[in-house]
Amino acid sequence: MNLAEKEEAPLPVTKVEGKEIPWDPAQLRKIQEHPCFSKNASHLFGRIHLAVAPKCNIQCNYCIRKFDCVNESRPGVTSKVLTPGEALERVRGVIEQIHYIKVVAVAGPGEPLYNEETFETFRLVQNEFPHLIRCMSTNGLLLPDRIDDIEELGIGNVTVTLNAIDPNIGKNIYSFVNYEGKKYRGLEAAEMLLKNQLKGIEEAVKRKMVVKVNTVLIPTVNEKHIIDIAKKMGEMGVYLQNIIPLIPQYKFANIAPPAPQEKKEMQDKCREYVMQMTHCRQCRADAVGKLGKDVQHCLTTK
Ligand code: CLF
Ligand code: SF4
Repeated sequence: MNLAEKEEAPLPVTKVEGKEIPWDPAQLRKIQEHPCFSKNASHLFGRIHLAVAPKCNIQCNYCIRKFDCVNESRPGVTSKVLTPGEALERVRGVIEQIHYIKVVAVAGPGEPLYNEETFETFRLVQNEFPHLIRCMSTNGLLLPDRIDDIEELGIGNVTVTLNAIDPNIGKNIYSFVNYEGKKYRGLEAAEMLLKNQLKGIEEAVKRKMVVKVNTVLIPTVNEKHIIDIAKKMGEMGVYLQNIIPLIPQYKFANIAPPAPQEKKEMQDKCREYVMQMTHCRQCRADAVGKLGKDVQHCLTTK
């Protein structure tokens, strides 16, 4: 067999929760032992969030920026920011006390990729706890620029919040985008963000990261568009979509949030194109434990 034939040989396929994915032991572990990427795993394993990233580089119209990033966190909660050194100490303490923690993640309180502390933290954690699955969430603006660093740090699970794949819809969701020292608004901002999000997702999938997208369901703004997002994400090789109901605040304070039934109907429609997450508990940016069973306040600190 020549090299070209070898490279093209199809990988065996394994079914994980109804979806066929190419068998790659490293990728499978990132799904089967990750409480967010596998509902089964959520009963067995937990995660630790390290709140090391306070700044954000965009303005979502549903975010008042006083609390944790609502793209991935529980609304109305403010986590205490840790330095990378404090974060490492926290991991040490938690791992000693809780043996079912499999994942270490940065999910805020702002945008992880806009804070160098995120990278420093993962570096420290990778050195001392290489067996822990590394995970992060992002708005995607800096994803293409930082994808090499993410790969190098072995961050294998990436969540991108993607609320529109049409910049004419995106321009109603974002007030501004700060990129390379310049502030963009309106259509230009939405185009910039979308271009980077799609490029970043493409690169992440190419590098065998397991990718999830979070999509905020915003009635009257993007509700008719969410199926298009699901279709596109399925085509791009995204593993999972997490549809989050809008929490009406800031510029969207007057929009009625979707009822649980509406969210479920949307998930049912999108499931045809990309697997749906139905067990998200909207965690704090400093959460520790199994989803919905946070234990951060019960831990003894040294
Ligand atoms: Fe944290 Fe997010 Fe990683 Fe999970 S949370 S960075 S993928 S380890 Fe999970 Fe929490 Fe929902 Fe997020 S339940 S808010 S989806
Ligand atoms: Fe707020 Fe997160 Fe949006 Fe930044 S990315 S504006 S922190 S919701």
